[in-house]
Amino acid sequence: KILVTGSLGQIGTELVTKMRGIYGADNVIATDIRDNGSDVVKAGPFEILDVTDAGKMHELASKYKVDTIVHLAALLSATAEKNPLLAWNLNMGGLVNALETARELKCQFFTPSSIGAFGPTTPKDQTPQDTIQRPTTMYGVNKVSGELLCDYYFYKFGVDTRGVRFPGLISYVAEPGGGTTDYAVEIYYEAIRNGRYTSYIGEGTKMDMMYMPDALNAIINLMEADSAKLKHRNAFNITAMSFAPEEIAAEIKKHIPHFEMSYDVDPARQTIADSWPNSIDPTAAMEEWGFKAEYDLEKMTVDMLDKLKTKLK
Ligand code: VAH
Repeated sequence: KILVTGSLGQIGTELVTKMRGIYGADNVIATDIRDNGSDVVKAGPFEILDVTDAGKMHELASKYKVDTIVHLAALLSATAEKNPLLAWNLNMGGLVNALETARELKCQFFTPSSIGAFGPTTPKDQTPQDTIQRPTTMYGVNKVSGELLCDYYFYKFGVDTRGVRFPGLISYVAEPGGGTTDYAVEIYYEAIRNGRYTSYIGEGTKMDMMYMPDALNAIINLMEADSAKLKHRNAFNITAMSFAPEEIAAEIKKHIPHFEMSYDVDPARQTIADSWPNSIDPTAAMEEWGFKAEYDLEKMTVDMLDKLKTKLK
C-alpha cells in the first residue's frame, strides 16, 4: 500500500491515477491539505493531511499499513522565494516527518529533487550527476538538504530512499503552482485560448524540461528498480529536452501559425532560472535503472495541443 502526499498537485494528480491503475485503487492512499472533489479524491482512499503534522502522518500510515511513501507535498521555487521561512518549515518539516514515518514503518520512500538543486557555480551544460551544488534559492537549499537527508536515512537507518532531480514538468491535467518553469505549461493554454503568450522568462533562457508521462514512468521505474543496481539513491539527473522560450513558441507556431509570442520578463523568476543549468546529464539514471524519455519537444507539443483543445473546449 502506497501513501502519497501532495496528491492534488501537478505530479500527484496524475501519479495517483496511474498508480491506482497499476497497483489497484484501494492500494493507493491519496492525501493533501485540502479536498478538491476531483477524481483523485473520489476514485480511491483519500485523507486530509498537513505534512507538517507528524502525528497525523504516522496515524494514517499505520491505519492503512502502508509499505511505500511517495512524498510530493512542497512549495515550488517561485513561491518558496517569496516565503523562504514558510518554505523551509513546510519543505523540510514535511520531509523529516515523511522520512521518520518511513523509518518507523519500514517503508520504501520516494521524494523528488529538482534541477533547482544546482546553482550558478555548477557547470551549466550537461551538468554531471555528481558536481558542485551551491543553489542560491530557498527551494534549492531545500532540495540539496532533502537529497542529503534522504541519503542519510538510507545509510544510517537503512530506509530504501529513492529520488530524481526533475526538470520543468509539462502537463495538461493539473496546472502547476508557483514554479519557475510554469511558463512552458501556460504557453500551451494561452496558445489555445488566445493565440498568443507573454513570457515572464526571457529569450535564450534554456532549461531542462520533461512531459508528464515520462516523469510518471520515471518514478514507477525507479521505485521498481533492483536496489542492488543503484549506485546513487536520490537525485538522479533526468531530463527529456532542453529549450528556451523562443523554441517552444516556434514549435507551437507549426500548429497555430498565427500564434504570437511576446516577453515581459519577471526579474524574480528570471533570476531563479538564470541560476539553474542549461542542460543536465541523465547518464547515471540511464545506466543504473534504464531511464528513457519518450517525448521530445515536437511530440509533446502535438499531444499537449491535442489534449488542451478538448479540455478547453
Ligand atoms: C519549479 N517546476 O519551477 C518546478 C521545478 C525544475 C523546476 O522544480 O520550481
